[in-house]
Amino acid sequence: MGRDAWAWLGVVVLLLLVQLAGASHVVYENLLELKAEAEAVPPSIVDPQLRAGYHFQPPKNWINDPNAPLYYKGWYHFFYQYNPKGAVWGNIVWAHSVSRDLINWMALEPAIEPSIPSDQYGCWSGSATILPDGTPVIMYTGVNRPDVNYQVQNVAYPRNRSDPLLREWVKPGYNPVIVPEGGINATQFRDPTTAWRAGGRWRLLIGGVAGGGTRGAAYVYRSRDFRRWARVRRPLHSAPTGMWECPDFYPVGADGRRAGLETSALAGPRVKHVLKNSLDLRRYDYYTVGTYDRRAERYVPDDPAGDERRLRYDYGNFYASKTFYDPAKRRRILWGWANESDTTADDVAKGWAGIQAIPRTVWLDPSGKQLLQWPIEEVEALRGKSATLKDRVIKPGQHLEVTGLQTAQADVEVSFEVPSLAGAEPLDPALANDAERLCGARGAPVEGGVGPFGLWVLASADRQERTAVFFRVFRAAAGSDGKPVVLMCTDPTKSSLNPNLYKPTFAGFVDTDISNGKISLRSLIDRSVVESFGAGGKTCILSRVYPSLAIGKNARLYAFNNGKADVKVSRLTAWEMRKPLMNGA
Ligand code: DQQ
Repeated sequence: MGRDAWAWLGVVVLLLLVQLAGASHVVYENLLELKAEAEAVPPSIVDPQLRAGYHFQPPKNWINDPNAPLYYKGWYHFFYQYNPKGAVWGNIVWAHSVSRDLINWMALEPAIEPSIPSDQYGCWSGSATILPDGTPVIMYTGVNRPDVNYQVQNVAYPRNRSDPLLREWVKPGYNPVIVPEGGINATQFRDPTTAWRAGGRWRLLIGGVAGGGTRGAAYVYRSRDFRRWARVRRPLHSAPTGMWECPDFYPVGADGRRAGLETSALAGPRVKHVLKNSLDLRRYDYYTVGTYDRRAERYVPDDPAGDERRLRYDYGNFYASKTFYDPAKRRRILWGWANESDTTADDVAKGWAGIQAIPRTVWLDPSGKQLLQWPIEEVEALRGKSATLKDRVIKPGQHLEVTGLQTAQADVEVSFEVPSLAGAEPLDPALANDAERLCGARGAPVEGGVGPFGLWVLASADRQERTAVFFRVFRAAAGSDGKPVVLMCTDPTKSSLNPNLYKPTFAGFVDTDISNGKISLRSLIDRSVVESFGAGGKTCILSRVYPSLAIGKNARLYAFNNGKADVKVSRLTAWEMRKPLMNGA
């Protein structure tokens, strides 16, 4: 019997059961209608057990970009793009939540909604800056025309600075403060950054296009009073990538220490800068590490090919991100939005869409070539019951189950050791620069020399459903630095029986020296989220998956090895994760 025939039989049995139970209030005109509905919304997608448990989320509706994260009088503030009317993008306001620890959240009333001529058709993304007297100011993009998305920039101030929750925001009558002029494309002109200050003047960036739309550009604006702004003629930086949304620009310590720097920290030999852009065409966040010349108001990536080589914060589902400096713990924290990967009809049926990744501490790798990222330490307070495996060898083609705890909502840390790299497979030169294609061609089920090895998460007992997070090691390419090449992938192609999902294989190379055979992996598993950190945060991949079987208590966790060489799990600890306070949901 073919798949269609099985599907039909399932529908008929379902209909009979519904009629027998007399439980349905819906009168179906005919079987076709029921079939269409079953196909449109497979039952598991609306299962509340697929809603994230500890990732940031409002009780319902659509969310996208993180906006203006800040710390004020003992509270972390988080704003985000939110549709109060439904689970699709539209009617956007700035929702507002507060927290003591970036993990437990309390929802407040929206902070910024369309209310003035210069934002009446949209209150889009923006950032906060802390003024020298401690007052936070928000600058955000307003849409001021109904027909075209004509974009201007507005500011808003707290009504009452003594309120640590900053519940009310006031838009001064002199808005907008920045309008597109001098040939700037007004429909691609948005998302102001946090401002930095030097020599008595503020500077900030606004994302846009140049070269007739072919180039992304970060335009610099300067001001003495945060009210009158003038554009610097040449952008801070530009590259042939199409529109840059949500730019971010900040200093990092060049000494490889974790401590973050305040956005205005002076440029100098001990400071590097990071420029991040969200590429509208690809919907991924790319960054370079480089040098900021404050006098010339220019930024130069250290790697001349950096704009093409394309480092990403996350090689999965992670967009429109934004950092802020946390003065309480002297660290820089990264927020990023992860969209769903189901259909819009699914989102409407679920009544919610979008989460935020767990906030990550970011700092410069000692090599100076890339950032490192690690989930903020506060998330560990959610860890509960745990299980540990030690010194367990996984033979080729074998797997190990982690038992004794539920793993649908879990945190897993694992250290692998490969006794020998001698059998590593050669790297196809045609794919040597394309991790995603390489992983697509050599996915989790494809036997390799060293690897694939890693975790199967959100797996069903029979493992027909599973999301693989894994490494694969390749022999160093001729003419390279001689280091084996490590690929990290998340392969969700078997993550669900639901055929209507977007299941992209995500992958990135890991710039690590694996010659001692050791590599670590951490995965934050959260019902429909798999957020993974390879080699201590060198390569990160967030995936959205919606199991049909591996839901709630039925979700299993395994370590697997599909390579020809033995792999040792030196240590694996998995913790159940508690649910924090999440905006009243
Ligand atoms: N989302 C906002 C824009 C931004 C885009 C609108 C990025 O300001 O460019 O919701 O996701």
